[in-house]
Parts: sequence; structure tokens; C-alpha cells
Amino acid sequence: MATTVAGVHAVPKSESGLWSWITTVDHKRIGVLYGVTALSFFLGGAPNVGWFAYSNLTSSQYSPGHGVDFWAVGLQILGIASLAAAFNFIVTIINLRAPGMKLMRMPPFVWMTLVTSFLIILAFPVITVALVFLLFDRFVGTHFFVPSGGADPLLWQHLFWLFGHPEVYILILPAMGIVSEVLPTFSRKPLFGYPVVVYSGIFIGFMGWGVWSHHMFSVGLGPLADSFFALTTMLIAIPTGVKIFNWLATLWGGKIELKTAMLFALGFIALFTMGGLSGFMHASPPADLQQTDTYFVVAHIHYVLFGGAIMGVFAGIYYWFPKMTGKFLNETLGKIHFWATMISMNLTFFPMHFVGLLGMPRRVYTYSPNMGFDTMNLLSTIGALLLGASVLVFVVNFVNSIRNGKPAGSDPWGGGSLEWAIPSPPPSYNFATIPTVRSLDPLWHKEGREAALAANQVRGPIHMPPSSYWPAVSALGVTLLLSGMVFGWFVGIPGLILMLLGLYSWAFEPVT
Ligand SMILES: [Cu+2]
Repeated sequence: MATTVAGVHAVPKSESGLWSWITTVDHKRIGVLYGVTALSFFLGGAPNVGWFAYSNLTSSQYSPGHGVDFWAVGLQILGIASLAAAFNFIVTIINLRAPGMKLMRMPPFVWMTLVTSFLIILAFPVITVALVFLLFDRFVGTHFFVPSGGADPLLWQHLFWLFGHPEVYILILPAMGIVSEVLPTFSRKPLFGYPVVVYSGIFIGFMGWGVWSHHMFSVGLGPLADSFFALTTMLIAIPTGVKIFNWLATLWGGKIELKTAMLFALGFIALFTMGGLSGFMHASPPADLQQTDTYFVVAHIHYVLFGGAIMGVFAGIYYWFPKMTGKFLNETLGKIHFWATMISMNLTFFPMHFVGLLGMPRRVYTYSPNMGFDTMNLLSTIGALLLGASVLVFVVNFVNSIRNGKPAGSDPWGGGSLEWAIPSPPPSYNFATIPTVRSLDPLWHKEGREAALAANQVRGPIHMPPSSYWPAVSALGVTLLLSGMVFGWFVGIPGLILMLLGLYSWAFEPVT
């Protein structure tokens, strides 16, 4: 993965070749994890405790069977995978930049990946601790979350949201980074206020640690705590607003080209801003007290995480697909995908603001008629079906373009960052020799462009590790080892052996 990050072109061990790509990319491991979690549907009941799994719903008393165990163990495995990826990104970004690639010359997506990686390595241990407590409660009979044993169930809420709020930024910051690269390319202008965009991203990363109790205003933490978390939450809107104005200023006076990637980036700005505005509303404890546990909150989270994160990810896919595969995604299907998503997304989630304010509660599967929810709820349902269908358009486009897409050259959009100077798809070593970087957006400067293109020509001494199956063996071993907590030692012990075998063999693999 690190090899495809723009401008950072080191090749860490085991990151070349298709197989090791499959075994080291975080998302593939999430697939394995999802397999483990989904197993619980067949082997012990789904973990039906809501996504934030408040105690004491998760205790053995209220959740017998193995559903919660699968969920907790699966989340621990995901934590290990995410930590491994985050450390890999941090080490790569800090240590293995090209000569002249100062921190303040890095592409914004790399910057936001760096901030996100720090959030991951600091936030995941918090949920790890909470899950270890929970597993102790369930397996050993401790009382970390058992009120009858003297515990305070709020401990889970604090631990969960101390992880859970930074997690929101783990999801949104990379999307902000993607958009900060897509907008300049299709406006033919450098990112407006690059340092301010970077610093506000770092500021959001810091501030994300001081707002977790805004998820707990209805708990009754007292006026002092409520006021503090209301203020910090309102404060975090400032760097977010700064970013939005910088993106708008990037567009201002630009030569705007409405390719699909650009449409998704613009959609991101519109929808994420709306999500930010409703978020600002429940930064106020009295307002939140009315909105909490209603569909208003459901509307908010989908505007920030679907309108924000998912739109950003689609912008990134349309932008870098030609680089990754050497082929274009079909623009017509792309535009149909974009407009279908935009319309159905708003049809699904916008009415939820209103039914939420009318008091429609979350996590209830049916409602009595004549509450005034019916029409708007029906609109949401129709919207959700259309939204699903719009993703199918994308899937068809994706599969078809991989096979029969129009060939894209090395630089289909005229981008400013270094990845557009190497062939599409990139060779595993990226640049034949590592170029020296002299500015931000090096390809938009004559000498930077010449240096990057020249660096492509001569194959220099770049150390390339062999592709390896061992990371896959270690990952499988870790998964089995932890699954042993649910299934028993006959799964755990082989997992331990596989893990040690994989790590040992991986470490001592001969270097070619
Ligand atoms: Cu939050």
C-alpha cells in the first residue's frame, strides 16, 4: 500500500507482487475478519448489541451464546491489522521519503494518512483495553462492567467513545486528504492555503481526543463536563470550516473540469458540510438531549460518513483507478453513478432530520401509524433501495473497466504529484531511480517535471524485497489463535504454531 501513496516511494519489505499486496493491505484483512465476525451468524448468534455495544447488554447474562465473543475477538484481530498498517505508514512516511520531499512538500493525502495513522495507534489500544475487560468478564467472571459487582457501566461508554470519536476522524481525514488532491487537479490550481489545510488536519487529529463525551450528554455527567465537551466540540468545527473554505477557494477562478472524480469531490464538500452543520447542532447539550436516540442523529452520521467518507473514497477510486490499472473507468457510467448516489443519498437521509425532530426513535424496527413518520419514512426506504442500486452501477463499471476500459496513459488528468510521472499501472519499484523533489506539486513545475520524468528512464539500485506468502500465514495464525478463545484450544494451538512459523519464516526470509 505504501508504494502507491503519492510521492512516498519506498518499497518496504514484502510489498511487491500481487500476493503480498493481498496479504499486507489492511482491507483484505478486514475481509478475513469480516468472515470471522459473520461466522457468528452460523455458530452462536449475531452480536445483537448495537454498534457501540453498551454494557451491560454485552454481559453473559443478557448476551448468552458466542455472538458477542465473536464480535469482541474479531475487533481485536482488526485492531492488530490496523496497528500493523498504521505503524507501516508512519515508518514509511517519516523515514523513506525521496530526497527533498520535506514534510511540507508532501501531498495532502499522505499528510492525512500520517495523522490518521497516529490516531489509529493511539485510539485502538483504548478499545483493546475495553474489549479485554469485556472478554475477562465473559470468560473469567470478572466484574469490570457488572453493576452488581460494584462496577460502573459508564466505564464502557467512556472507553468506547474515547476510541469511537477519534475513529470518526480515522474515517474522515483520509477522505479529506483525497479531496485535497482531486480538487486542485480538476481546477488546474494548486491547493489554496496548503499549510493551513495540513495544520487544520493535524489540529483536528489533536482535538479529536477532547470531545468524546459529546456522545454521552444524556448520561447526566453534570454541567461542568457537559459545558467542557460542548465547547471543545464547537471548537473542532473551526479547523473543519477552515478546510471547507480552503477547498472552495481552490475552486475559485479555477479551470474546472467536471470529471466523475471531481463530481464526487464536490459532492463530498456539499454533503459533509451539511453533516457538519447538524453535528454542530448537537454540540449543544440541551439540543442534543432532544435529538439523541432519534433519527436526527442517524441523518447526521450518514451525512458525515456516507456524504463525507464514502463520497471521498469514490472520488479517490475514480481519480486513481487509471493509475492503479492503466485503464479509465467509464465516465458516462461514472456520472450516472454520481447523480444516482447524490439524489438517492439525500432522498434517504434528508427526511430523517425531520422525522428525527418529530421524535422517531432509533433501533426500533416498526412504528405505530399516525405518528407523522409514514410518508417521510417511505421516502427514506425508496431512497435506500435506489442508493443500493446506484452502487451496482459502480460495480458494473468497475468490473467492466478492469477488463475493457479505455487505456489511460501515465498522466490522464495532468496531476501535480509524483505518481503521475510513472507508468500506469506502476512498476513495483515505482521510479526507476528516486527523483529529487524541489517543490510542492513537482510535476507542475518545469524542472520538477523534467527531473521526475528523467528519473523514470534509468534503472538505479533500488532494493526490492521478494514477494512472500509468510505475511498471509502469520495473519491466518493470529486469526486462528484469537478464534481459539471462542472455539477452544484445538483451534488456538494450531493458530499459535502457524503465527510463530509465519513470523519466523518471514523474518528470516532470504533477501534477493
Ligand atoms: Cu464524536
